Amino acid sequence: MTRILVIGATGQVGTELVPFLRKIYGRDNVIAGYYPVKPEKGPLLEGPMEYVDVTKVESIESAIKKYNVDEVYNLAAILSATGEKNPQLAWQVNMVGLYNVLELAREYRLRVFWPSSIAVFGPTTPKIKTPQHAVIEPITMYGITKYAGELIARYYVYKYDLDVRGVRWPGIISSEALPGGGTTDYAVEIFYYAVEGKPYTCYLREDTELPMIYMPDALKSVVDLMKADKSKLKLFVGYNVAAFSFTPKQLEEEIRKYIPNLKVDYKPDFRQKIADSWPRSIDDSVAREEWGWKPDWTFEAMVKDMLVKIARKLGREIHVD
Ligand code: AKB
Repeated sequence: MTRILVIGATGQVGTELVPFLRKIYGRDNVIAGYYPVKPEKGPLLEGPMEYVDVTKVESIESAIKKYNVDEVYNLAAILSATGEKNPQLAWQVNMVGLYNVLELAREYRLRVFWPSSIAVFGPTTPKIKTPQHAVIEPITMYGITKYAGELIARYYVYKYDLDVRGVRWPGIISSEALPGGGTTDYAVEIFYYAVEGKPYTCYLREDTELPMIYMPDALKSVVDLMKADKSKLKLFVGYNVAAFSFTPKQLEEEIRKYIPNLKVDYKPDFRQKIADSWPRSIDDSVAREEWGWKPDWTFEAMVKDMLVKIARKLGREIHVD
């Protein structure tokens, strides 16, 4: 059976990807690599866990050897907003971290999953239905490391015949772990304020349209791509994937259908400039053609599901039907 090490397992995606993979590959075959501290509760504790610092080769290598790992899913990343506060750290974690994983993959012949982001795109990229191959001039350190990461990962695919795969995720909306340090985080935070009946101050302008995806579709994109027939893949990494796009105002209005008292005001901060540099919608036809990508969730269905899940988590009642 395949043995998978998930690096950065305690983040927004890892918290849900690890249990998802454990259902497919077996509990003991998916190792949750945590950093810096082991969580005290939650689903990750239901299987093997190991301290892994992606910036230290020895740290990753010892987990690979200890668990006889075949595949590494490297989710460790400093996102766009935090990356602008500490670009040096973003370089270390995102770039040096990926390089470490690729070098170990070369040595131990491991398969790798590594996500990129719509942050690779910049102000000179066409904003509507942004194609797979477009002008790519990111203005954030996060976007720069993601694009450089795509290039180096693809280099390892063709130079060393390695199996490295990955998507370009848009903003991910999820109900388990909160995202940390991204520009699209508002689209998760607002649900907690809405369910608790608190007013929410959004740090983006109300008309800032961005592409997004719901976590069940993000998880599906990982597994579908990793299971895809290798002979059909040309790009391997950095596949545009998307589900829907919306503005903060549209999200506010959709939530207000179920929570009529919701109050939102808008005070754009430094994240506005980042959001303004990104696409408004994404063309994911290459992913559809090469490995059959197709999202299941619509914007409206996602909002209902999020409200139910967040209400349950916070011990509140909500009626969405
Ligand atoms: C961020 O906002 O930085 C991330 C992303 C779009 O990659 N959610």
